[in-house]
Amino acid sequence: MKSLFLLLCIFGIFASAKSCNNTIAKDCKELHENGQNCSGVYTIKPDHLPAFEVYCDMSLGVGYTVFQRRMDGTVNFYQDWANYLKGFGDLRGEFWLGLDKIHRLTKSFNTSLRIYMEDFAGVKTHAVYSKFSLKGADEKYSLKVSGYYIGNAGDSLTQHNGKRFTTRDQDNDDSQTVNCAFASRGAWWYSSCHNSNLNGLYLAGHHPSNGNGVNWSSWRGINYSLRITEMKVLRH
Ligand SMILES: [Ca+2]
Repeated sequence: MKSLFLLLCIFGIFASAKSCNNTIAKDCKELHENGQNCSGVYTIKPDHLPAFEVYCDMSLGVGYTVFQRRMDGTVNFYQDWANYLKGFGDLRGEFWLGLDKIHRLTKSFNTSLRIYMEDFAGVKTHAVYSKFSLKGADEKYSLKVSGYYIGNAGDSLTQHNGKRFTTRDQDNDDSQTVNCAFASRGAWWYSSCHNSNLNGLYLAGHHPSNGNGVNWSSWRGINYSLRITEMKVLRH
């Protein structure tokens, strides 16, 4: 049955792009509820503002809207505020969707966050938070996260709850002495500085430098840069 679905899915992709992209829904969850079972790029419209494209992960039997992916180091994530605001990269590869779009996906709904992670030995893990949203521009897209309840990666995000987003050119963190985005070569909801840094440098496994890779401290520590990360939201 599963292979039949896969065949239909592949046939759908090649036969008609429309079959995967013919409804403007508010998010990937609604697309899935409307019968779209193929993971891929769709156009969504979560509010009264213009629609935009996202990558929908339909592989878990529900529609997750993906807002961050690292997988091969081909995209530079050490970017400035303007780029983190509007987003960058390739939705089918590595990308950051954009702070404003993530805010729009979470501001009017109760949403959970699922983070998928994989190391260079092929070990996979995840962390799920029952509540996740980003505040708006006025509050520097500060992080609202709580309810870590599943996964064996440990919790390396709750410590960042309430923190504002910081990039290399906009220091909104708690450290009086450094810009944590510069110190950690990333962009995140830094305190002073971090337990996780999934937008850090793609250092591909063990690295001697502290905390400037794609790090999740409670799983592989601050001297190991992960191979794959994916951050995605689900409306409840
Ligand atoms: Ca600072």
